Amino acid sequence: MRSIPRWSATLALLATALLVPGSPVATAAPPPGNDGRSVIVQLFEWKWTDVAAECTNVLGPKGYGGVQISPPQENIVLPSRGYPWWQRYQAISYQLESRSGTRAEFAAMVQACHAAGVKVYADAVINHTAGTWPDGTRGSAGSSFTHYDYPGIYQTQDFHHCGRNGNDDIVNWNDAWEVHHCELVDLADLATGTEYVRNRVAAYLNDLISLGVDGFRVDAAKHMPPGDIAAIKSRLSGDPYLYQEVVYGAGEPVQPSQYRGNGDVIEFRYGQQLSAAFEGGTLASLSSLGNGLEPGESSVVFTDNHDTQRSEAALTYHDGALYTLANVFQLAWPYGTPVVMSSFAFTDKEAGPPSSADGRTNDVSCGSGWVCEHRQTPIANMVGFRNAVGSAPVANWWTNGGNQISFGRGSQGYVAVNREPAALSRTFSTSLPAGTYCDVTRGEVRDGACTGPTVTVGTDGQFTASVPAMGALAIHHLARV
Ligand code: LM2
Ligand code: CA
Repeated sequence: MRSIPRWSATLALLATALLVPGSPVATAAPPPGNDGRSVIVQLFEWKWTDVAAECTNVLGPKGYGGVQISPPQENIVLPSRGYPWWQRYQAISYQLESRSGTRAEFAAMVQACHAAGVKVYADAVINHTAGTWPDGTRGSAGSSFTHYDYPGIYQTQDFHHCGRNGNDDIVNWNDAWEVHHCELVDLADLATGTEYVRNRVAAYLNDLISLGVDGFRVDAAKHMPPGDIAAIKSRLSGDPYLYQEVVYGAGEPVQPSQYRGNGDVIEFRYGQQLSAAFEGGTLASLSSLGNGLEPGESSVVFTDNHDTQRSEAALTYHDGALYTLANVFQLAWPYGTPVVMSSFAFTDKEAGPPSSADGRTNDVSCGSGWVCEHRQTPIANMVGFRNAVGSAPVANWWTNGGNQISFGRGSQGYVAVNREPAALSRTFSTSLPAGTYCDVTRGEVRDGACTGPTVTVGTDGQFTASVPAMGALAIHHLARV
C-alpha cells in the first residue's frame, strides 16, 4: 500500500484543508520500501549486540520501521576528555571497530534487525576526519594517525585547507563556499570534490551496504556542497535511503532545500516549533505545524536529537510527562518521518554513555543510565498508531483554544492531548466506525482484551471520555476489542 494515486493524495490534501484551516499541505511518507512502518528510533551510543536484541524484542514487535545507529567507523579516543560522546564524530578510518562493537557484531545486528522487519540507518561521518588532540594518536581500531595524515587512507592533499581565517575554521556562515570548504570546529575537512575522496567515502558506504545497511543519516551534510553528496551517492550500490543533516539558519546561503535532490533532509525547525508550543506556547497553535517548512514528504523530524538535547532549549526526557506528550503529538501528526530519540541519562553535556572507567560501554539496562524513551508505553504504542493511520488526513480537529487538542486521522484513528493540570472530560466527535477501542497511550490489545482503558464510539462517531491531566488518549482501527 505504498503508492498512493495522485488523485487520492490531492483529495486527502483537500480534505485536510477543509477540515483544518491552515493545516500543513504535507503527509508523512515512510522511508522507501518499509511496508508502512513509518518511524525511526535513534539508539544513541548503543552497542550493536544491544541494538540487535532491541530489534528482536521491542522494535520489530512495536512496529518501528528503522533504527539509527551511532557512527560505526573507527573514531578518535579521548581519555583526557573522559571518552565524550562526541569522539564518535571524529573519524580515523573506515574499519568498523568502535565502543559499539566489532564488524562481526555489526553484521549480526543488521541481520537481526532485518529479521524483525527493522531497517538499519548508519550515521555517516563523511565530511571530515578528526580535530587536533594531544592524546589522539590511536583510534578505536588501533590505527595511528596525525592531523591530516591517516596512513593508507587520507593525506594532506585529501583535505580542504581553506586558508581564510588563520586556523581554517568556518567563520562567516553567510558565505556558502566557506561553510562547505572550511573546517567545522577544527575537524579536518575532506576534499569531497576530488575523485579520490569521493571513491574512498563511497567505498566505506558500500561496505556498510554490503553488510545490509539500508541507508544513512548524512552527518554535517550542510558542510558539503550538494553536488559532492550527489557524486558520492551516484557511486553507491542499490538505492540507500539518505537523510541529510542540514541545520536551518535564517537568511543563510546554504539551505535545506538545496539538498532535496539527493534525498530527504532533516527539518530542524519542526522540533523547535513543537518544543516551543509545548513549553511556552499553546497546543492550539499546532494545527499549522509544518506550514512554511520543507515539504513533509521529504523531511525527517524529531522532538530532540543528540545535539539539540544538549544545545537547544528543546524538550527532552528531562521534561518528563511534557516530553512524552510532545512525542505522542509528533507520532500522531502527519508531517515528516519522525525519529524517536532514545538517550542515555546525562547532566554533563560532554559525557559519554554509561561505561567502565576505561571507556567501555555498558550493556543497556533501561533505567540504569539508559533512558529508553522509545519503550515508554505512550511512545512505543503511538508507533503502531502512526503505522495504522497511514496517510489519512487530519480530521475533526478540536481545541479549547489553549492547551487541549484532539483530532482524527481520517476514519482510522483519533487522539487527544491534554497539557493542562486538570482532566479533560467531554464528548469527542470522530469519523471512526462504531466500536470499542483500546486507549493505546495506556494499554494495548492482548488476547482480544485491552490492558488499559477503553472507549466506545457510537454509531454517530462520538465517544465520551476523560483524558487525564498532562495525559493523552489515542485509539485506532487496529486496536479494537
Ligand atoms: C554534526 N552535525 O553536523 C553532529 O550532529 C554533531 O554532533 C557533531 O559535533 C558535528 N556534526 C561534527 O560531526 C560533535 C560535537 C562537537 C565536537 C564534534 C567532534 O557537538 O562538540 O567537537 O562532534 O567530535 C569537539 C569539541 C570541539 C573541538 C572538536 C574538534 O567539542 O571543541 O573543536 O571536537 O576536535 C576544537
Ligand atoms: Ca566540508
